[in-house]
Amino acid sequence: MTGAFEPRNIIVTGGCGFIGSNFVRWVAREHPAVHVTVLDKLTYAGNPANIAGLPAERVELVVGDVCDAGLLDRLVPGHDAIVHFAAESHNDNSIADPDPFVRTNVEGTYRLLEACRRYGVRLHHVSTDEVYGDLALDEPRRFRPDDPYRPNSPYSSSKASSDLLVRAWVRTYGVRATISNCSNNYGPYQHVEKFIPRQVTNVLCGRRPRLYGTGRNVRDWIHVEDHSRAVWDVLTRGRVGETYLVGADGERSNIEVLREILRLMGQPEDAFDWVRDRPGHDRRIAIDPTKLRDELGWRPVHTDFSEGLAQTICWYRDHEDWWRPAKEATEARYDALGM
Ligand code: NAD
Ligand code: TDX
Repeated sequence: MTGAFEPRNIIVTGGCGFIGSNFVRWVAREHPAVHVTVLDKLTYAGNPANIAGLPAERVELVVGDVCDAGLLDRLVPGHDAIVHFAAESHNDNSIADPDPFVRTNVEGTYRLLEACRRYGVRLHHVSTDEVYGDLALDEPRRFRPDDPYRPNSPYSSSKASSDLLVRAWVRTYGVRATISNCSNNYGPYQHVEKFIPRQVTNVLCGRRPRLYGTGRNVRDWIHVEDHSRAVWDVLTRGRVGETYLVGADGERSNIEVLREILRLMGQPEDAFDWVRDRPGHDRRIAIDPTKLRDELGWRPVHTDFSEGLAQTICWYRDHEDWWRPAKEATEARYDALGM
């Protein structure tokens, strides 16, 4: 049995986005001996305020693109691991314009793999459960790591492509890499384009929430902090070349989640609008996290979804300055799509 990998000096790509910034704050709190260099392009989804206030001697921000090979040549040597969150992450955007998804998610991962190969740096690649496609609503099984890849959207197919590049670079070049595929995250600092923050901020703005299609699609919700701990566990104790699925037994239909938001916010349960469905909309996504639990002993801490949702609603109530600047443009994009 080999000992745990103990990184001291890591690069976190996409560390100014939702999950990346939660991970950076979590590492700064739980592992104070680790130095973090955040590499982030600061797209519409990246906000330096998400990591503001962390000790400057331990967390540094480099603004740049993961596709920039010259920048990676300067930045990567001397680090012992890269945790790769940077991506275009929103399905609806990928349907409207797939271009940046192929570039950042596929080419960006390729450039990072090449840098890891050149400088002998370990990589943890953060991916999604959507690479496995979807399940029928009445199908009892959940996704397992060895299931076939069947992505359905431009976003999930670009993430699937990036996972396959990682796999090949491990096998062919001996790059030390791991992959985790996680289900739907919720919690603070999530962009208002995503389901839960969109509905919560709609209610706060006096707009009606919007439900796609039948509302029966199922997602498997996990608190972002539980995801952060899973990423750390896989980075430090996961086996090179392996894939770990991350999920917290949190399956709920979209209409159930929306009704819970409305209840917690004191609104009538029918105070929302039905809108047209997302093209290619994945029906049910569900994760079997047995491998992560059995091999690495990971367990979710945030097991009460209603409580986590209530805390998340409070966070958006208390941080209007954070979400307000993005809200109008986001809703204008949705209005143009009729969604
Ligand atoms: P996000 O959209 O909130 O953040 C993405 C971050 O990446 C932003 O800070 C953005 O500025 C940065 N970025 C984008 N393109 C870049 C580039 N070319 N170079 C450098 N930085 C760039 O995304 P998120 O929801 O935090 O997701 C993070 C990762 O987790 C993604 O890889 C996503 O596929 C994966 N994931 C997300 C979820 C979820 O529920 N949100 C679930 C499973 C997996
Ligand atoms: O207004 C809405 N109404 C609605 O019914 C929005 C924004 C979404 N939805 C539905 C679509 C999905 O079934 O809610 C569900 C969740 O939607 P999103 O928040 O857009 O997430 P999803 O498409 O499931 O993808 C998420 O989980 C997997 C993340 O955005 C991805 O980055 C991650 O990989």
